[in-house]
Amino acid sequence: MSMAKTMTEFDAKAADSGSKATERFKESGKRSGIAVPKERVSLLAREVLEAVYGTIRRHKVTYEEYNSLKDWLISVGDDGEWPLFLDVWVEHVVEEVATEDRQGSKGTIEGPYYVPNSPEQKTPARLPRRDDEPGIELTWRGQIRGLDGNGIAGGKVEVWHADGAGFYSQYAPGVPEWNLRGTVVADGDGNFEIQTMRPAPYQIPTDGACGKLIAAAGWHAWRPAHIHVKVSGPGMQQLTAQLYFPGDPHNEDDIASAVKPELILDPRPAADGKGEEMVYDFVLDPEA
Ligand code: MBD
Ligand code: FE
Repeated sequence: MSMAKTMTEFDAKAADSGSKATERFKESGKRSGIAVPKERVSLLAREVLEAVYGTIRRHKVTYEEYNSLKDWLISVGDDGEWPLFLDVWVEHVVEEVATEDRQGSKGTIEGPYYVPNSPEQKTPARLPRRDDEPGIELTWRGQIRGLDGNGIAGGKVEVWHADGAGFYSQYAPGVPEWNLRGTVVADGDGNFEIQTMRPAPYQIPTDGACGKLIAAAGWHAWRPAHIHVKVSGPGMQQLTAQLYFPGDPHNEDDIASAVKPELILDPRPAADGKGEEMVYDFVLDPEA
């Protein structure tokens, strides 16, 4: 690759993360899912195409622009960035529609970097970290409840987030396998305590096709610092969410449009003087 010599270490890692998500998706069960009925495919494909025709007509799209699009779409696949592209620019609306009937806690998108089956720990838990893990110590206490307000025995919080430099384990090379990932099992009342390190704001890979689009459009590549979770309990609908930190400038202009006011944390200096602590609870809807 001719670009290799000019890549910074950050860019090299970033490019890797984007395409790893494609490998992961191919291995995941999601790919062998139920076929979408012919009527739905026809309806949805036609409407998307009609929207494209509308844009072409309204803005008199040229052959030059059409060929740029063709070239770019080819590069999205070549760079393995379809999961990244879809999760950044499309998933938030799918999530909105999928969860519109929920009465419990708000969720948001999963994004491209979830890994199932992270090692389980009983509460109180400390997520795996390196000895010199950079950043601020974070202690998070919370409860998993049902709509009736009762704590859910057997509740679990799967947590994953980037490190202080914005890298995810299993996507960026050189980070230990389960770093800053884990499944925390709550106590009999649904209470949990999780110790981790505050993540950094995150820039999506800038050296692949998604980065090319961002640069060509004059956008920015930032997501606010965030902690991903999947919260579950017996008989409950799983909740996928991300939690954000107050005052992060990118809470207002997240490239992935995945911030909601209900998802912003309230960390305070920890009572024991070690970093920060916060409370954040979850309310799960019953299974349909
Ligand atoms: C992320 O970490 C993320 O959460 C999303 C949605 C997209 C790209 C990187
Ligand atoms: Fe993320």
